[in-house]
Amino acid sequence: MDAHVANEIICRPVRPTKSIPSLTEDVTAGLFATRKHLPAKYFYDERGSALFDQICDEPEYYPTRTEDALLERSAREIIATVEPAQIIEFGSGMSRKIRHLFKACSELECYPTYIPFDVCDDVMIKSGQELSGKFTWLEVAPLSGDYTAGLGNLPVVAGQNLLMFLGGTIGNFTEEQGISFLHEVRGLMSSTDQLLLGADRVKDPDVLHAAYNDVAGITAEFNLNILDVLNRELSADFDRANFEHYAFYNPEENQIEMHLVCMCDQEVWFDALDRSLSFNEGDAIRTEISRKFTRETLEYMFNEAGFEVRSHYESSAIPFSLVLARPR
Ligand code: SAH
Ligand code: AVI
Repeated sequence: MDAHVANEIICRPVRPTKSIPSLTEDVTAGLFATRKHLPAKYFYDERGSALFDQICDEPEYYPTRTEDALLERSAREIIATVEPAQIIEFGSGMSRKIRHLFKACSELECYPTYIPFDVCDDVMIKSGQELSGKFTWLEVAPLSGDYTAGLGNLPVVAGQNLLMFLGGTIGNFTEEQGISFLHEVRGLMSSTDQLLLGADRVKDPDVLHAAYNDVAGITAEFNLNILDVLNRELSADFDRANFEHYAFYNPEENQIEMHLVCMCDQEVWFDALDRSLSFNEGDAIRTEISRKFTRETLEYMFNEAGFEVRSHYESSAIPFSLVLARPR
C-alpha cells in the first residue's frame, strides 16, 4: 500500500492488525444470503462521501447541525480539559464540525496534530487542505484504512490523545460491534487520554423517518450509490432503476433500517465472481442500520467497553449526545 499524496496532505495507509473480509467475501456472505445485507462502509467511495456531505445539509437531517451546535458550545471546555497533543478521529469524513475544536485550540494556545482516519482518502485530502488553510498552525496527518481492521498500528502518544468518533456513526454498528469497537479503542488509551463520542438519541419516529427520507432524494441517491460501487468494483450489472430506497424506523430495535428494494424479478451478473444472483420482486438488501440511543443504553455501552463518562453534553429540542469519556 502506497501513501496517497496531494498538496502536502499525505494519507498514510494503516497496516491492519486483524483480517477482515474483502468486498468479494462481504458480497458473497451478505448478498447471496437469505436475508440480503451489505456493510455500510461500502457507501463511501468519492461520490458516496460527497452525497453524505450533501445529506448533512438537508433540512430533515438534524444530526449534523445538532452535533455541530453541541461542539461549538462545549469546544473550549473539552480542549481545556484534555489539552491534547493529538486528535485522532475515526470516520472523519469532511471533518467539518471539528473546526470548533481547532478554534478553541487557537484561543487556548494548544496546538495538537490532527489525525483523521477514514476509508475515503479523497475526503481526507480535501478537508485536510481546507483545515490547514484556515488554521495555519495545524498539522494534518491522515490515516487511510478500515477502523474495523484493528487499531493496533495507530500512532498514539502516551497520555495526550483525544480520540473522537462523531456523527452518530457508532450507531451504524450493532450493539455487540459497537461495544467491541469501543473496547478496542479503550485498549489504546492511557488514563489521561479521552474519548469524545457523538451518538444520536431516540426521538419522535416521524423526525427520524424524515431524516432518512429527505424530500430532495439525496439519501435515496446515497443508498443507490452502493449499487454503482458494486458495478464498478465487481463488474456487476445492477440496474439501479430496478431498485428503490426504503428507510424506516424500527421502534423495537431503536434503529433506522435502510434497504434497497427490488422492484421486479431479475438476474444480476457479477463478472468478478463469475456468478449471477437472482432477485424476486420485493426482495430487499439491508444496507445500513443506524441505532438511536437512550441515556441508559449509552451508559451501558460505555460501561461495558471500560469507560466512565466524564461530561455528557446534550441538546434538548432535538435529542443528541456528545459524551466525553475516559478509561475507567
Ligand atoms: N464523522 C463525520 C462523517 C460521518 S460519515 C460526521 O460526523 O459527519 C461516516 C464516515 O465514516 C465516512 O467518512 C466513511 O468513509 C467513514 N467510514 C465508514 N466505515 C468506515 C470504516 N470501516 N473504516 C474507516 N472509515 C469508515
Ligand atoms: C454516518 N452515519 C452516522 C449516518 C447515519 O445517520 O446513520 C449515515 C447515513 N445514512 C443515511 N443518512 C445518513
